[in-house]
Order: sequence, then structure tokens, then C-alpha cells
Amino acid sequence: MKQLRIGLIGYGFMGRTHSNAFTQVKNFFDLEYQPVLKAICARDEKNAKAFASKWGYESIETDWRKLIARDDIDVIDIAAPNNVHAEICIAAAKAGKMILCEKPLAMNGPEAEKILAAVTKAKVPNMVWYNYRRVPAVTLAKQLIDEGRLGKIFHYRAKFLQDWTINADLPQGGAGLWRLDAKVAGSGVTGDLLAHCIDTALWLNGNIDTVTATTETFVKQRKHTLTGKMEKVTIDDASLFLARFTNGSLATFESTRYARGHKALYTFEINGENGSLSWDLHDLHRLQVFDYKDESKIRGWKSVHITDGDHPYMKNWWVPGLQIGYAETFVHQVADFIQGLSSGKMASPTFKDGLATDYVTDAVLKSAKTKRWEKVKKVK
Ligand code: SOE
Repeated sequence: MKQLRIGLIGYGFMGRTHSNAFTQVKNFFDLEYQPVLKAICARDEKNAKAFASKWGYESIETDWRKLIARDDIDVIDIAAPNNVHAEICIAAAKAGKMILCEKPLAMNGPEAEKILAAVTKAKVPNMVWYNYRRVPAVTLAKQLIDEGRLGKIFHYRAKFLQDWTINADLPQGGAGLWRLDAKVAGSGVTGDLLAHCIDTALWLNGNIDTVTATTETFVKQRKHTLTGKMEKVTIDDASLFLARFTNGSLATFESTRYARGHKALYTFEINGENGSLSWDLHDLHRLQVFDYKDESKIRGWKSVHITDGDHPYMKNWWVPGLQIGYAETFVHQVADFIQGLSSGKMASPTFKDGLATDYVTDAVLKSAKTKRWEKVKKVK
């Protein structure tokens, strides 16, 4: 097996999901390349060393530029906060590295355009870690829609609810809480949680033409971890929007970190002329399917347990009936990326897809300000 030498930047929650996937993929998928954990890069040497020894990275770097300059690294994997994605991606592309980047691709569309231009010029394989596409039930939804089983689509409905920022004493900024600092995150739930809903929606239901949105920041001031001072909160705590898709369907999207009791409730439903599908991250191995073609006396919603060998990805895991979970979505993403290298057809979501999502989040944030319907820019 050929080696795919990984240089990871960042060691937080996402650094762990990626490292786990790089380690696991060879055990479950037959692939031409095997990821090798070459180096982990983090500013804090002690933390980098601790992460390297826990996950089995061969070496560490404390400056990402040095990591990119190394000739024993094939893939730069970015699991660092959003405000550094662009600079790292562009430098990595110039150095001819393949790039995997955490979502959202950039702080906003214009920044993502520069990233896309750099990888296009350098012709380097690239992918954004929108992992929920690789939940087998979600991939099956894509297959059923592409087979035309739902017919003409009328509605798309998505939400992503959490409750971890309700406490007004929670500071903003710093290692664990940069998602609360718009200077580092770009936006609040729009770029963090709705971005997942948008990526899935664009994949399942095509382009979004226009949006109208409203956002709210419930806690106006929080202490900043880095300055120790109370500072204005500039992220959106909640974000809701209506959308019109190019295929004529209408949509609602909602996201918040103030939905008491919900930890990561990502759900979507899609209604077509001949059927509907619905999915819920808290029950991720099930796809709810309604097929109007069923005989009328037994017609109803079916709860399909997505654990059989003919379901996407499942033949690579255990035996029918046994489940997999969140971590495996990242394993699937690495497997698909590697298969893309072998076949020459890059696995999605590519940076082009990442830009499309950033264009939608830009339009959502703009509409929340202008209080009007806004057009979504199209990726050229
Ligand atoms: C935020 O809490 C978060 O960790 C997101 O950043 C992830 O992308 C999402 O999958 C889970 O929630």
C-alpha cells in the first residue's frame, strides 16, 4: 500500500476526529493509500507532544509554515480555527500539498474564493470536512433522491439545535471558546451549524437562489478569555432563514445554541410529489421514508434501520443490524478522499462545494442586516 503522509494542524475536538479516521480507515476499507500520521502542528509544544504521543504522530511542529515546507508530508489537514484556514490553504496549495480543511471553508465567500483560486491553480486535491454527508442514512437519502423516488421536490426543512452557550458567564475566545468570537469564527451558528445544514441541502436538493433571514445575539457582552475584559458579542446566537431553491422548492432552516435540552439535534425533512424522507442526528442510523407508491392500506412512514450490507458504507463494518456512529462519518470521508485519488475523480465536498456553502451563509448574514430577500452568489 502506498503511503499518504498526513500533517495535521490543530489538536482540538476536530483534530481528534480526523486522527481517529486516519488511523481506522485501513482496518475497514481496501484502499490504494494508507494514511501515515507524520506530524502534528500546534503552537504549544507541550500540547503538540502530548497529542503526538497519544495518537501516534511521528513528529511535531510548532509553526505551520515549517510543516508545509516539509517534503515528507503529502496532505495538510486543517483542524484549526476558521480565521487561519485561508492563509494555510493558500500556502499549502502553493507548496503543492493536498488539502483537507475543516468547515466552514473560510470566514466568508470572498476569502473562500481566494482559497479555491489557489487550489485550482495548483491542481491539488482538496476536500472540506462536512462529515454529515457520510452518515449512511444521509448518503442513502441522496441515492433515493437521485433515483427520482421523491419526484418533484416541494419542501426542504432543516434545523441544528444546541444549548451549550446559554450560560451568560461563559467567556468568549481562546482555545475552547473561539466559536463565540466572530473575529476568529467569522460568524456564530450560521457558519458553524447552519453551514452543515446548507452543505447537506445543496447536495440533496441543488442550488439555493434566494434567502431571507433573521438572527439574534441573546447575550450581548461576554468576558474575553484573552483580554480578561467584558467585550461585545458579535456572533449570531440564533439564525433562521427561508430559502427558495433553483428546483422551485421552498425551505426553512433554523439553528441556535439556546435550545435548552438539545445537544446536537440536526434534522432534515424533504417532501416530494411521490414521497418524503426525514432524518435525525440523534437517531442517525435510521432514515424515515414515506413512499406514496405503497399500497394504500399499508401506506405509512417506514423507519428504515440503515445497518444492512446493501446500505451505503455498511458492508465495510460489522454484521447487519449493528450500528456505527459519528466517528465513522470521518472514516468514510477519508476513504472517499483516497478512492478519489485512485479514480482521479475528487470526492465531494470539494473546496468548490465549500465556497457554495459560504455564499449561502454570506447571503443569510446579509439578509439578517438588510431585512430583505438576498440573492445567493453562484459558484463559477
Ligand atoms: C459546535 O458545537 C460543533 O462542534 C460544530 O462545530 C461541529 O461542526 C458540529 O458537528 C457539532 O457541533
